[in-house]
Parts: sequence; structure tokens; C-alpha cells
Amino acid sequence: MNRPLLSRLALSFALGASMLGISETSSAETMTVYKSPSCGCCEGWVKHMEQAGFDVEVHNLHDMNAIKQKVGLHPGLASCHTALVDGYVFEGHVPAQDIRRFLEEKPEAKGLAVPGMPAGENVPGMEVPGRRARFASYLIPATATEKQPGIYAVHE
Ligand SMILES: [Cu+2]
Repeated sequence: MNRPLLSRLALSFALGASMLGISETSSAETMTVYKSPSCGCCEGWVKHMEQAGFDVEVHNLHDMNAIKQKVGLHPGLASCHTALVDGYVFEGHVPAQDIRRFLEEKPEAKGLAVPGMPAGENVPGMEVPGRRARFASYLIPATATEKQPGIYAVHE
């Protein structure tokens, strides 16, 4: 192949990539999600994360408590699914924009959690039409034993 053609191809690829908003700094992060096989709201949340540009790998587990213990999550912060990105933990129905901000800011925490299962049209994976939920993404404390979560983002 002659060089001019090769460099034209490289240029058009670079243009195409920039038009699509793809650059090396914003490439898709890989997210690993652990959930129980029957969890429908977990699947809804996985779709929300994929739409937000995450590359999601799903693992079905029958014993979700084991993974929550392994990552050092206080039971009071627990929800349905547990996700890992870059060594950080994202528990439950955390909105993608909170995760993006967290990964940019990298605050001193293990990750984010939306404890329990809030339901409303503004909760990814737990959509209930015509009803908005007031819920928060909490910082998961870096030390595993205490539940002393700070609020990272409030949604209403
Ligand atoms: Cu759920």
C-alpha cells in the first residue's frame, strides 16, 4: 500500500473519530456488574449504563452477599447489583452521571451507593411513570467497617 493512501485513511479515521466524540481520554470504561439471575431492575440499570457509554460485562451470581462482603460494603448501603469500574464500587441504582463525575473527581471513597431500591421515573432501572423519587448517591467510606456515608449527589 502506498503511503499517501495510508495517511489519507489515517486522517479520515481521525476525523470520523472526532466527529463521533471519540478520543483516547473518553474511551468506554469497562464495568463489571454482579447481579442475581432473576433481577430485572438490575438489567434495566445495565441498559442505562450501556446507553451512557460504559462497556458492561454482566456476571450472574446466586450469592450476592459474598461479593458485597468481598468489596467491603456495609450492609446498610447494600442494594441489588454491585458494579466495579477501575477498582471502584458502584452499588445499586446509581445514575450514570454520578459515576462519570466520581471517576473524574476521584474523591476519597471506595465508590458510590444508592442503598435499598428507590422507585421513580428518575431512578435508572427502577422507573415508575408519573412519580419521582427523592434519593441520594452516597459515598462509600474508604474504611470497610463503619457506615458513615456522605451524600455525593441528591436527586429529586
Ligand atoms: Cu434494583
